[in-house]
Amino acid sequence: MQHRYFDPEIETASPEDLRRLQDERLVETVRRVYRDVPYYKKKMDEAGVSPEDIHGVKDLHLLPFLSKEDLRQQYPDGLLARPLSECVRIHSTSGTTGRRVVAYYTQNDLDMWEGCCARALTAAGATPDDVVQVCYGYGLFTGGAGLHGGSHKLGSLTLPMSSGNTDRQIQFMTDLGATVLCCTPSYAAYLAETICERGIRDQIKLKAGIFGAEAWTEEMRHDIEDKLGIKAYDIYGLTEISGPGVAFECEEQHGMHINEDNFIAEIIDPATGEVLPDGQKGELVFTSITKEAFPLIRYRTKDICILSREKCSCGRTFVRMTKPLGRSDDMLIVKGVNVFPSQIETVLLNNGYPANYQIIVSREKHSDKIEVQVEMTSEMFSDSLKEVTARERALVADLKGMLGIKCDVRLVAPKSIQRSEGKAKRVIDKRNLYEG
Ligand code: DLL
Repeated sequence: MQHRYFDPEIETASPEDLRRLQDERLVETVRRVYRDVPYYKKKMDEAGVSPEDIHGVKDLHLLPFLSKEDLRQQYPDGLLARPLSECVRIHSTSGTTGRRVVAYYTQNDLDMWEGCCARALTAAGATPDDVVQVCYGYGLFTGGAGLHGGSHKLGSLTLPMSSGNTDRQIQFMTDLGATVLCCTPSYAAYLAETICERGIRDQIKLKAGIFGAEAWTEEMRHDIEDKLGIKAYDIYGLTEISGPGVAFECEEQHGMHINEDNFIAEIIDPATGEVLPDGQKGELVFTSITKEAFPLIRYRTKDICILSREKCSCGRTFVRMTKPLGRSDDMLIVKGVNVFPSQIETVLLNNGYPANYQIIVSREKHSDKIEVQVEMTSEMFSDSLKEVTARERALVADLKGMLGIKCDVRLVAPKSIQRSEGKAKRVIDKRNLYEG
């Protein structure tokens, strides 16, 4: 098998060769960030580690971790390792409290990232003969741009649909003979259901789907595969590290290969920071070793998973990660948007509500729904119906402004939400998306 985006020299390299490549790239990256990014210099100085101490991956554990909080503190460009004039693009994470995280890309960074997405498409069987329908969102979100760029690089015909407008999606899918579908798994399930309901499955030519950006179960995979008659592949990534394509599934559909020529993965105990051996469950940490504008050293993803170096029948030697099995923080992904309960709390408090609330997330007909139940204060409880309605409307609008998605609000009587004796259980996620 030899494709433009399946390079056996890299993707099936021996562990020793791969390690040598990572060693070289890591040493270069660490020297560069120490020299060019004052924040990295400060962090490394504080940790008592100098670039000379880092000879390769074996020394990675000496370097301090980087967290989302560091990125927020350095907003917008405190971690830039190249002059702004060399940057050609930004992307940004969705719905983070106050300051978003902004990731910068040089042209080489875009080429690397799109190359990773082209590998993912290739692993899913795509070639220049394919028609790739991209219905991840375009814009600040990385989903649309990443798969779009990957499809271009591969030379497939790219349909830049962006998300939503299901009738138009289905019309283009049938009229233009789309063969590869790229979107979130929940949108894929919705499209599949709609296509079946309309009895038009024989009019579609899809053979594969590349679905990620949120958790999904094996049951959901089988359901989508059966309804659309395709193979459904998982894809993982995060804005900070580049976007989709940090890891991707091959035909084995058993874990996602991490693009180890660009990213070094570690698993740590989220409580102690101790590095855990392959096969153990913990928090995934990434170090980028080829990024120019926005290199990240030991970035804590908060995604809980397991790494495996077991031989894969596809021939790739890149380490495989399980699907994320949970998060080590309380971030929720609702309708593809990252939501932190603290954002909701901020809006409630700003609107004069008490901090007695509960967030209920559910999925109906493949679409996520989020409801915020909040107690009224005793003063509010005696307000007129008109006042209550106006107050509720203002709250819905503020929540939408903060999160970027619509939340239902239910005002409940004072003291009606159960008090907890320990840690308050603020979130009830009825979707049960994580397995294992
Ligand atoms: O979701 C990038 C992406 C776009 C990945 C399209 C795949 C496809 P963020 O918005 O920064 O970036 O969100 C990153 O989403 O830390 C995980 O918690 C979650 N996530 C991403 N892919 C998967 C997946 C994009 N395949 C956060 N399964 C990550 C489960 C996923 N969770």
